[in-house]
Amino acid sequence: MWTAGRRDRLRIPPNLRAFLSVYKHFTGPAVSLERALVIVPTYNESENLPRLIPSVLSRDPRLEVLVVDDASPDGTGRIADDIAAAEPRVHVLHRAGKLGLGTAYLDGFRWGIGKGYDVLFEMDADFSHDPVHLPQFMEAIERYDVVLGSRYLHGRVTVVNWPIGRLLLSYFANVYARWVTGLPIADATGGFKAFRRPVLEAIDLDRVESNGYAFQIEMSFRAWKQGFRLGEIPIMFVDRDLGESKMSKKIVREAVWRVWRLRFLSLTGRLDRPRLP
Ligand SMILES: Nc1nc2c(ncn2[C@@H]2O[C@H](COP(=O)(O)OP(=O)(O)OP(=O)(O)O)[C@@H](O)[C@H]2O)c(=O)[nH]1
Ligand SMILES: [Mg+2]
Repeated sequence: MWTAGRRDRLRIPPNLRAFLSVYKHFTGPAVSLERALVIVPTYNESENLPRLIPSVLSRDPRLEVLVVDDASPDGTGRIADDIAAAEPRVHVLHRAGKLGLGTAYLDGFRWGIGKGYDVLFEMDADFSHDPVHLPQFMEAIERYDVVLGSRYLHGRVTVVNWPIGRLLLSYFANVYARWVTGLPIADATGGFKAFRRPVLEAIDLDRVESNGYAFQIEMSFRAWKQGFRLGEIPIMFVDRDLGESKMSKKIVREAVWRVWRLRFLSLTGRLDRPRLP
């Protein structure tokens, strides 16, 4: 297995090691990152998807797209199929019903791992995640194992068009998540990110429990606890102008208690312990 990013061999405490890993640039041998899969979960994104896909593909010839659609009532799945029929760099995974964002990504990761992509992206369909940042991710992923698109880097807030209430909620959710989990990143709930495949292979995807915003925290936490290098790049996050929001109080509540569970699992050494048969 590829282990160039692991710092297991250095004799420094795991927490300090993980902290340093955020700020230290990778100096090891370059690996070739030839194929990257941008996973886009969709639920009723028929207005956004036909514009999003060409925009993604135009950013780098190494990029392909996997749409994970949950039987959207507005026909997003059919639209994705039509695009995929004409464009070999586009793939579609259909699921039977609305099963949530977290499991959509997990299914997308499993699909992408099986096909051997070197880098796997998470990206929303609603243009909150601007494809213009993709080349910056591709550049940063050469130096890090996980690259996070951050809305709150270096004390700057790069969010456009969010009502102040939502911005405050998101900002303080991040302060809270950092405080509880110790994750040394500015934006733990952001969903525009890139993983090298070995990171996702090292995480036992069957153990990932969260589905909403907590999913983002959990994936970064699991990668960090394994000693992978997390890097952040600033992104401009723009609120959706087409389609409907799926944000709910339930998603926020889940994040509030999940972070404590992650901390508990980690403290008791059960985050990655193999399950009993
Ligand atoms: N496959 C799938 N995709 C989902 C599901 N819920 C949300 N999505 C998609 O996940 C992405 C993020 O969801 P959003 O509704 O934009 O959530 P948000 O960004 O927190 O909130 P808004 O931008 O205000 O809508 C979008 O591409 C959605 O279409 C789901 O249950 N299944
Ligand atoms: Mg959105």
